[in-house]
Parts: sequence; C-alpha cells; structure tokens
Amino acid sequence: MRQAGRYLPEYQALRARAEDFLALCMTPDLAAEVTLQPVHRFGFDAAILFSDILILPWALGRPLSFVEGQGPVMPPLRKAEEVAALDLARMPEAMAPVLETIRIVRATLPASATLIGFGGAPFTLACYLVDGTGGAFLATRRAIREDPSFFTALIERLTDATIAWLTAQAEAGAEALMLFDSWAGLLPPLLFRQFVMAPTARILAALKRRFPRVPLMGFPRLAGLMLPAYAALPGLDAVGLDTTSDPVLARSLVPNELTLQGNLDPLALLAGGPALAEEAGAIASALRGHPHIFNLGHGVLPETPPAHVANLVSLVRGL
Ligand code: 1CP
Repeated sequence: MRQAGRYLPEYQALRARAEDFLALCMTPDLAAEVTLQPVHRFGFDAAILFSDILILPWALGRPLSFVEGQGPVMPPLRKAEEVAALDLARMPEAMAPVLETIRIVRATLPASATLIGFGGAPFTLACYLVDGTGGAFLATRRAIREDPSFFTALIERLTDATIAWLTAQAEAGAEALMLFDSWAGLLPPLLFRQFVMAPTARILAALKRRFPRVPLMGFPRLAGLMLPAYAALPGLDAVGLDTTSDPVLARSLVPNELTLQGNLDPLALLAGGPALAEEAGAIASALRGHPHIFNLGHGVLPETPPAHVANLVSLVRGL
C-alpha cells in the first residue's frame, strides 16, 4: 500500500518536476512512471495506479488542493444543493488523463504483473467531502444523524460516480480493482451496514456483472468485529486487513475462498531488522494454506528506507 511515493528518491526527483501533487496525478507520462518505479526497483507482482481517492470528488467539481504537511483540503460540502451539483457528466473529460496513465502503464508493465485500479469507497470519500480535510470527521458523523437525507443523497451520488469511475478504469486496462474505505471503522454497526456495506454491495454487483473476471478487493479499515459481515458481501474476492486485525482470527471468520491481503505494520517496515523479519514471518505462517496477498496493513511511511522494502521482498519470496 502506497508502494509508490515519498520514501523513494526517484519519486522525489520526479515529483520536483511537477507543479504539485494534483498535477503529478494528472500528467499521464509522469504518473505512469511513478506507478512503475516500485515495480522496476523491487520486482513487485502488482502495480497500483498512482493517483488518489480524492481525484474523483475533484472530477465531480469540488475544488481540491494537497497542502504540504497537511494532506488534502477541500471546501466543506454541507448542503443538498451541493450534492445535486456533483456532476457525473464532468468525469469523462476530467478523468481522461488517469485513463491514459492506465493505458501507458499496462503497455509498459511486464505481462506477469497485475495493474490494480482503485477508488475511495463512498463513506470515506464523504468524510473528506463533508469535513473538508482529514481528522476525526466530526462534521460528517454529525451530518449522518442530523441530516440523514442529505447524507444518504451524498452516498448515493458517490456510489454512482464510483461505479462509473471503476468501470472506466477496467475498460482502460486495470486488471483488479480495490475500494479503499479507510474510515469505515468510525461507524457503529447499524451505520456501518447502511453506509459502508450497502454502497459497497451495490458497487460490487455492478462491477461483477460487467467484468466477471476482474478481482474486486475491499479495505474496510478498522472494521473490527464487522469484518466478517463485510467479507461475506457477494462479489468480493479479497479483503485487505488493517494492522489491528489478527490474521489467524480473520481467516477463521471469512469464506475459505476469500483472499486475505495484508497486514504488516508499516512501522515494522520502517524499523527493519529482526522486528521486520519476525512480524512478516508471523503473518505468512498465520495465512499459510489460505489465499493470501502479502501486503502492508496501511501505507508505506515516507521515512522508510527503501533497503527495508527490498529486504521484505526477499524475505517474503523466501517464505
Ligand atoms: O506529495 C505527496 O507525495 C502526497 C502524498 C500522497 C500520495 C503519495 C497522497 C496525498 N496520495 C498519494 C497516493 C495514493 N493515495 C495512492 C497511490 C498508489 C499507491 O502507491 O498506493 C493511493 C492508493 C492513495 C489512496 C488514498 N488517499 C487513501 C486510501 C488509502 C489509505 O491510505 O488509507 C486515502 C485516505 C487518501 C487520502 C490522502 N491523500 C493524500 C494524503 C496525505 C491522504 C491522507 C490524508 C489523511 O490522513 O486524512
């Protein structure tokens, strides 16, 4: 997760050539090169498109900037009229550079490597849209209760947009699709079913119908005891485990054929040495005999020495 990016000197060099992060995502040659950098350096089995989940709200007409040291910032969305103004008709033109990036990457990537497309799940997108930036998302969590018709309309609109967005990525050459629901764990069970599981089920059904052979993966971060319910959603092929999920327990609670992805703590990768070997080994043993994609439980930290990533790759290949 976040296998491209700030921990790589070749990313820093290329990033300096683009005006800002958004421009980097929207310049197909550069975005394709960033996508390929970690595959070239480490020989990963998959490349994940270099983009961001917030590019979709931007394409729907919301202003977006990435502020150094703070992350994404958008004007808070609080009104029904603003939901109605989220314009799916803008997407084909606004998103064209990302689809071009996918085509370039697929043409350059070794045939044996999989290209993963992705989107933010509607709830996580709504968190950033309503609050306007990262944090505890209190405005979002209040709006769910205090203005349910506004919030439901927002989730519906984002679900439609996400279906259109992932469909376009698969058509352009993405071979697997991942839905990041990084803030799913903020919701109590009733609301988790309503605003995480139900929209995800609708997205999975639409994509499975259209692309029966494209694997669909979900990442309901910090879902805790809701994980088995999420994992049972029809059409889901793989679930990403966050760092807090015990892989032994997880495998006992999900369908046998559901692939588990994860879940090394990015801090173990940062530390390297015996901590890295021990934690990586424990995950691999816990999931031996179960379909497993070795991955982190969240994004690579910018301070991570690239040599630790190389060590991890040889450790995992040797297990
Ligand atoms: O200047 C920079 O380099 C900006 C840092 C950065 C990067 C490298 C951001 C801003 N986004 C990305 C790339 C990114 N984001 C990818 C690329 C593919 C990869 O290599 O993995 C992906 C898949 C994402 C997805 C993403 N963006 C998520 C979901 C996964 C997760 O990390 O939980 C989320 C929540 C975001 C929002 C976002 N974008 C960027 C930042 C700093 C954040 C997080 C802000 C916050 O903490 O609330």
